[in-house]
Amino acid sequence: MNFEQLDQLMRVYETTTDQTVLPNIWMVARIDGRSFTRLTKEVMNYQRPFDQRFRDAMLSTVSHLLDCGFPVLYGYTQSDEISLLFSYRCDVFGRKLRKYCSILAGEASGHFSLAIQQQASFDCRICQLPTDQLVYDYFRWRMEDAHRNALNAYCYWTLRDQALNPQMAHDQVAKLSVAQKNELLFQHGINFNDLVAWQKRGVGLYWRNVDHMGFNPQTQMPTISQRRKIHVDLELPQREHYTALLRDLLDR
Ligand SMILES: Nc1nc2c(ncn2[C@@H]2O[C@H](COP(=O)(O)OP(=O)(O)O)[C@@H](O)[C@H]2O)c(=O)[nH]1
Ligand SMILES: [Mg+2]
Repeated sequence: MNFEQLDQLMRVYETTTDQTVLPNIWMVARIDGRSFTRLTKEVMNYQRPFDQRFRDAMLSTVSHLLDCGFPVLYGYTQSDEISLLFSYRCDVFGRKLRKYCSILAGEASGHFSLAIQQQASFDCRICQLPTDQLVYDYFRWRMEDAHRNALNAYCYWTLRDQALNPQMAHDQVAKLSVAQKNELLFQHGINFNDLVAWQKRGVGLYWRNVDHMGFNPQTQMPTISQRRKIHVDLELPQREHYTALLRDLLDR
């Protein structure tokens, strides 16, 4: 068998399982830190339940992903995960699923590792959402997950600070209703409602046009042009206001 024959034979095995996403379907990537429980607790010794250095490394990673060759309309991050909504007509890499998953996981892992100066990796999956409503529901789902995680994490660490071991603290939190969790925190001086928004709702990043002041040396006059800049929204709106923000970002 010569090289051309071998090449033809092996290409079949490489490409037959390479799925592509159909057109007219929204694609959302979710990129999640691998073993970040260990990374945040044992390796980096981050403040719990929230550490601003960790948040900033995640924000820097989302910014990088918004600008690494894919048309991304919206980036969202909470905890160790990132969601990216792609332009409706995105056809980068012929919509080949494994290109998206491997490149985005690689870009996120590389960028985040450099940001924290420690080896870290992410996985990536693509959600295929047929309607605009499902896009709104997806992001509402992740925001509500952020809210629940924040409440549970504050309760867990409050109990751990009361000398409960990890298993006991976990079991205790699992038994409490939402009202009881709020009450527990209140008794320890934390008003959950007053916590900063980014901890409870996550952070959104999207492109905005801003005026750029320049100077034309030929006319010796100042100039104003429009530039695209990433806006970091640390106080995302909730419920229908969040849907309205997302609706403005969709490009269909
Ligand atoms: N200390 C600390 N941990 C965080 C922070 N943000 C996320 N984490 C942790 O990151 C982990 C993310 O959860 P998950 O993806 O389910 O865990 P994994 O499978 O170990 O990556 C949880 O253990 C969180 O407590 C933070 O700001 N500070
Ligand atoms: Mg994780």
